[in-house]
Amino acid sequence: MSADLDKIAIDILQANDLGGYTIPTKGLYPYQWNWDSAFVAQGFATFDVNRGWQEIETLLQGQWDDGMVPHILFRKDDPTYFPGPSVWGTQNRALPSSGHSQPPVAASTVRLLFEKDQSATYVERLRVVFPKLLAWHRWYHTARDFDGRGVIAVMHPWESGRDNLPDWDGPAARVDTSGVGDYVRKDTSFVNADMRPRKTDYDRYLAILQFGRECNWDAEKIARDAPFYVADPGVTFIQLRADRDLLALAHALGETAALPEIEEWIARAEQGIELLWNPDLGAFTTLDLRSGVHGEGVSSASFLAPYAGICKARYLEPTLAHFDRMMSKVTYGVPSYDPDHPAFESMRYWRGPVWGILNYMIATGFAEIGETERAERIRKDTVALIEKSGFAEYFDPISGEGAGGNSFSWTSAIWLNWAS
Ligand code: 9YW
Repeated sequence: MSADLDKIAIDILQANDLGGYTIPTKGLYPYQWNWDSAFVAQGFATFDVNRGWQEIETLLQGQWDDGMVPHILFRKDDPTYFPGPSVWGTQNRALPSSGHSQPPVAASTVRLLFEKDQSATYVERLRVVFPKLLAWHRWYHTARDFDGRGVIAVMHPWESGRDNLPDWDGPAARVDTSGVGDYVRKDTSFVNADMRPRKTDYDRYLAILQFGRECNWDAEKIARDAPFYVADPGVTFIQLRADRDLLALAHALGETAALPEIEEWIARAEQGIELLWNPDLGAFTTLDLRSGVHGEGVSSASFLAPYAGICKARYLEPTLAHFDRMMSKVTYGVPSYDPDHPAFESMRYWRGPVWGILNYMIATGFAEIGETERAERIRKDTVALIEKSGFAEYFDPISGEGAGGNSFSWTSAIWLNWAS
């Protein structure tokens, strides 16, 4: 079974490889997505380290002059996706792209790739990639932590990678959608609308996009005035781990000049994450930086603290209690949102379904702090979901049914790199 699934996973990655870069799935997502490529590179590296590096290198080709690495690279226009390059209006950049970023997983991937093979050719490639990663991390720590609080904000739900998480509902409700006008979604022509964000969500997504386009994606204007600016435990924890991995890479290269800056980011985040601790809930949640209000539900990103190297008992004990409670409510973990919360929907995208990439990151963190039983439960659930429903985009935590796109690249990648 495992060998058959290995072969299918490899075939999926190769079929979604459009020549040095990989699309998440055919039809629904015809471009290169940022954190998808970072996971995909880990999958490729299980059988072709060179191809893993290439995925990161093509992703970084889209880097903007200010260091930002966009969430989508539109290498060729494809009318089957909305909103495409003309809607984003990002002119004069390295490649046509969206205007904001996505969770910065790439440095963590590069560390994994480099640990697999440290021969001279990969040292050289690391030398080229390192300053680009450093510039991207610096961008996140300035543009999206403008006041130096030690937490990373997202200016758009898409920037978090967790598009319709219930925690965005409150902050996004303040977005004025009166200027959005008519538009035609394409996603619901590929996938059942019940598995996708609602129209109210899309109206808000487009209104925030318009704000970004009108200020030419200026980081300071966004930090001061964007209608949506919410600190996210997902991006903050992924960034913190990526900073630790970047630090290890700096040591490996002897890049001593970069060390103090990266160490400062890590120290700031280790303090800053206290802001994301919702004391009423006893969990890390979002924090709306406009209103000062915390998200009110536990999400799968609440469990990423160990992945970021955070394991203080005062955070860990309540977090693990939530984890056990939530896991007792589902057949397959980890649900992306608390099944006891009224906003939970088992099939709707980031409002309940299980995502393989989150499972991989949560389990990795748990294993690293010695929570091996919980880590193993997550891995076994992931295996069971893929055996039952294939390499789906995401899965219903109750029925185990696959949802969204199929033959999905990152689900195949985490199978190869971790679950199998
Ligand atoms: C969209 C590609 C992307 C992921 C995101 C996920 C979804 C795209 O798909 O967003 O158009 O809704 O939310 O995390 O990178 O797999």
